[in-house]
Amino acid sequence: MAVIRQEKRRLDYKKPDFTITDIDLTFELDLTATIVTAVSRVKRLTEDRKIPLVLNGDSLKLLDVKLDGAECAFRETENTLELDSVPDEFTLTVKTCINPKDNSELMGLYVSDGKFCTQNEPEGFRRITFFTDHPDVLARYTTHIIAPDGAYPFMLSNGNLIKDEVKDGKRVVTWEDPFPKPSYLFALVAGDFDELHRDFVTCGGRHVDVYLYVDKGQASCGTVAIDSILRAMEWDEKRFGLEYDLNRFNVVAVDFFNAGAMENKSLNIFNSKYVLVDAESATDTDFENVLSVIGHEYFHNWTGDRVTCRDWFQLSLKEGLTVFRDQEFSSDLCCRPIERIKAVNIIKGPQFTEDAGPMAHPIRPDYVMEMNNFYSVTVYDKGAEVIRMIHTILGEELFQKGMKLYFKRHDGCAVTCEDFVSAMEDASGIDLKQFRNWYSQAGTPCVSGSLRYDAEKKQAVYTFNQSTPATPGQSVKQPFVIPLSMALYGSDGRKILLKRNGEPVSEVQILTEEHNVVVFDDVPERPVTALLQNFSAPVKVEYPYAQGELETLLKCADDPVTRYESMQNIINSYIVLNTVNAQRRLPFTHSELVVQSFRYILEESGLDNRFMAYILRIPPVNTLMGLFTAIDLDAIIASRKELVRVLSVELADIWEKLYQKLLAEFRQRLAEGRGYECTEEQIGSRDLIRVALNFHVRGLVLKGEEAKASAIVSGHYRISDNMTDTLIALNAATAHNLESRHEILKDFESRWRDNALVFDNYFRAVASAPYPDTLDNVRKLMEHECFDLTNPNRVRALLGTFSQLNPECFNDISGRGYEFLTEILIKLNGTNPHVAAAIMTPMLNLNRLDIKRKGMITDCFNRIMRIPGLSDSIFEKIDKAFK
Ligand code: 0A1
Ligand code: ZN
Repeated sequence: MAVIRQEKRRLDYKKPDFTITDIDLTFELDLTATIVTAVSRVKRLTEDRKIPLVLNGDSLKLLDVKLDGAECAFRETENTLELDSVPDEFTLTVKTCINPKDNSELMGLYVSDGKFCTQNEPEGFRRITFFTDHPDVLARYTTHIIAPDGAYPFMLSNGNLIKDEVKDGKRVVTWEDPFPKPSYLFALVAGDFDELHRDFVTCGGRHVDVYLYVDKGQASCGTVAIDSILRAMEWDEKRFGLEYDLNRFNVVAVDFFNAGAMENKSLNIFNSKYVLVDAESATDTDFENVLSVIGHEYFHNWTGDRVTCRDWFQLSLKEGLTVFRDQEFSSDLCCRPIERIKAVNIIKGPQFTEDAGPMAHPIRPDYVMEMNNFYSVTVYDKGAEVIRMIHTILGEELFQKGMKLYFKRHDGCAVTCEDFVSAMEDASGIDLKQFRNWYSQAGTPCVSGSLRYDAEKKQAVYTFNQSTPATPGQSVKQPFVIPLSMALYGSDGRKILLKRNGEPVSEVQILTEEHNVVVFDDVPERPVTALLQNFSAPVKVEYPYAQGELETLLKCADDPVTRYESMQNIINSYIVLNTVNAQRRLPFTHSELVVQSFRYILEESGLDNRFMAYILRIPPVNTLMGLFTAIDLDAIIASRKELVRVLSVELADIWEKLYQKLLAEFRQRLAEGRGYECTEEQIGSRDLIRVALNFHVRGLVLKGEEAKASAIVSGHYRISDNMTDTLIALNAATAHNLESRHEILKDFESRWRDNALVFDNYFRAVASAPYPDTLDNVRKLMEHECFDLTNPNRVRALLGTFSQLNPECFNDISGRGYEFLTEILIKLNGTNPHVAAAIMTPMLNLNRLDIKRKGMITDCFNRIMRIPGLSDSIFEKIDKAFK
């Protein structure tokens, strides 16, 4: 039978015909047969009495339906339960049976390592009971959890604990959440955990019990997470004036989770990867991620839970805003420029790629087949950039005024992106009509600028043209409002004050037209121009920098992002040049300017270690692909390798000295008995030692001194007292294919095989090595006792790394990489299609790849499209790629 698949359209939104104001849920827990009784107070909203009540359901066994306590007629279809001619208001009782243990999709109620937990966003609740499973139906939830006494020491749900009693050998725990919420925010957890507790008193004097639940024996790995909750609570009060609203806040860490974490009202459920850290087993990045993900989920309490989305097309309403808030949190607490550069790298890498491919969509999509496919870098990270632009245009004060108005108007409601923008507009008095194009149009705008300097009038006259490439379903684009933050520098590197008609003007110039002219007066000489300071808009910029100008910006700009971007520009221009050379089989052009700039940064700039490490980053192949419309992968890889070669060889002495210096400091720290700390200073040293070690090792290998390189890396592995340095060594050993990799991998395996999260680093190291035997090694590791195809963390670590972070092997011209991933996708389609869809992204580039690779991916896609029971998640992506 042919499957009929349909996209939903944003504009088809209809107000619900019925709402459910209150729901009383009883769970009689059983691993394979949990009985769920849902007693809902249903109210008709539509005038039309003929309209039936339609409840969504998925993978449920229906046991009983009663209307006001009596038998009633109903209809069960594949995905609904329907009741005709119901009263205007009534109580509906629905009893279902579900099988949490076999729920490998990890949506709804499932079992993670013996513990019950839920994931209901976006449409998981319908896998628990029949319900109007749409975010615009807000109900008050009461939850009773029943299990044999002693079976599950902790039984949690949203809101306040009301009752905990034992009757006839059964324990019944009751929770009540006073805040009406959509079904996607419902949560339940039952199992045995270690419990951590903190007290928090809000600015308004409310006492909050904060609890964190982690696997037994892991309490010591939870202190950073629970302390981060308190930091987030405090920060949200100070910066946004937002106070926590219940007396209890719970976070639970589980091992099986499709995403990072989930903001269920007062019961956040986390992937343990973003909770469990300690000095011995976690990297600097792990520590930083815990702070930001804990912050993100906590901040959702206001932006997501108190004010939620009317429909799933509005996802960016809560996600873009909450990512913006978590970025600001990390920036205020850690190092602002570094946080900004991390965000910029996500936009210029995966987001630009998505926006240039078949899955391109506006931050507020218009068509969706499988909602799970739209938890995307566009909705989240570009969404956050859009909020940031509003912040840039309004300034902090007016932005906060807008936030206040937004909550005043919409607290307790399910609303749209339009409502958010209107609140910002009304509070600030700034017209955002045209700005709304950021919500409706996909694709990365390109701003191409030029400068005419009028020496006589002392005027700098800039012309900026913006254009946005066509994206699926959107061939013609209207101009965007682009806040372009500019700075002008003199040849001496001094900043020129921006003036027009004798008055100082803002650095943020707002472009609104396709063609724009921006004039500055009193400019004493032809200036060096910083465009897009702090990456003030998610756009590409083209500007014909004259010789020496990028170096001036690299050395003199006061905005760190401009300095970073100048170096990236210098690097990119050589990559492009040498990619073309490679295509034409011409010799490589010597990357003189990159070498000089690296030398300057390393020897003269005086930058701190961490920033230096970032500025010396060579963009990964995936990001470099974004520089080209048609991707010649082999040429890009060759050109990037050549740049690494030149830098390694020509700066060999500097790398060696730098490595030795940082190593000596490291030894000194150990000798003084100073342990690992996750401070900016220590992180900086490790970030830079990673860069120095890799260039140093590459240089040695190129000189034929492989044995020496191998020994240095082993030495680094041996002296390490922390996971960051351990992985610097492990990754260097695999990335440079050193002899010592065998011994290091073996040692790492014996030490960490019992800690799955740490062992994921082993999978990542092997899967990212750019060598011909990598695919065979990945295949072998699928047989490793630590690998588990049903655990998303393992899948992402081994298979996601191979497909997404190893473009060289994955796209091997033999087609073996594609064949391999196809096998995996077919397997995962039957168990966890959402995780499958997430790791297939690199194959969606097919139309920009060479004809041979395109042909091979097309064959794989055709094969997948023919499998019976193909999920919507995978179908939607392939279908779009074929259009
Ligand atoms: N709302 C969560 C993200 C999330 C989305 C889907 C999930 O399961 C399919 C899980 C979590 C957040 O933004 O943190
Ligand atoms: Zn979120």
